[in-house]
Amino acid sequence: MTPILFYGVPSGCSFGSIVALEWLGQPYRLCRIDMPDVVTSEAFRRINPVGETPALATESGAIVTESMAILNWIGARGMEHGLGFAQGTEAFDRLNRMLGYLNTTFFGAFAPLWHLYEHASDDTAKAVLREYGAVKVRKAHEQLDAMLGDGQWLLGDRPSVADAYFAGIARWTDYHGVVSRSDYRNLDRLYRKLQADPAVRFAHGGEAGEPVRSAAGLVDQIGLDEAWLEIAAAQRERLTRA
Ligand SMILES: N[C@@H](CCC(=O)N[C@@H](CS)C(=O)NCC(=O)O)C(=O)O
Repeated sequence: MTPILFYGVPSGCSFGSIVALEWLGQPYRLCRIDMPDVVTSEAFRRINPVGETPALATESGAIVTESMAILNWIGARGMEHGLGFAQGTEAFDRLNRMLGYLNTTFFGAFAPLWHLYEHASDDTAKAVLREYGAVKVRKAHEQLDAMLGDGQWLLGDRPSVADAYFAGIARWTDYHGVVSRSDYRNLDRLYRKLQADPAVRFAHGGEAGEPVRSAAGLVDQIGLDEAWLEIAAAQRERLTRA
């Protein structure tokens, strides 16, 4: 089967996996998952019992979840474009370190602000969460800005899956407004460059439900039920062959 990426809207971190798939340029499909309703439904939990996006169904019907695993899956197929690197090399270690940082410290810095947005009700809780989130987001921006330095991309002179992932989570800075990206010169430069990239423009348009043309590999959109039937059939076929 043609791989399917299940991506969450609005503003999901799956955005980075869409950008990376576009850069990879191999056939894939997209399945749009509304958050929080559909992502937590029984229907989606058949794909990912954790109830989170992104999730990827591969050619064999195997399911890969967690952004790090999905981005590494894409990186392994895009080594000739510099999207990923062979495990055991220094370049792989640098990529893995950057993905780890983005997936924990940078992503996690926004957690208090998302909690505030989704759950907090009284004013004291809101103020505490906002202050805590602001401290964490500011610190993560300072750190990542220093790590990037004068570099063109997070890992040097070519875009990798780490830049794709950054494009998806860095936009949360504008959404929550606790820091201004323009105060972080290096991050601002990278973010602006990414916004001009056709793959990033494609991912924005797709999220907004606008009719955008894939710059590279997108074949089709598919519904959740139809996707599940295909995955189940591919998994049955795999079992029969084994
Ligand atoms: N550790 C997971 C976290 C994924 C995650 O938190 N996904 C969010 C969107 S960014 C989600 O699906 N949330 C479910 C919800 O909002 O109910 C990963 O890195 O892929």
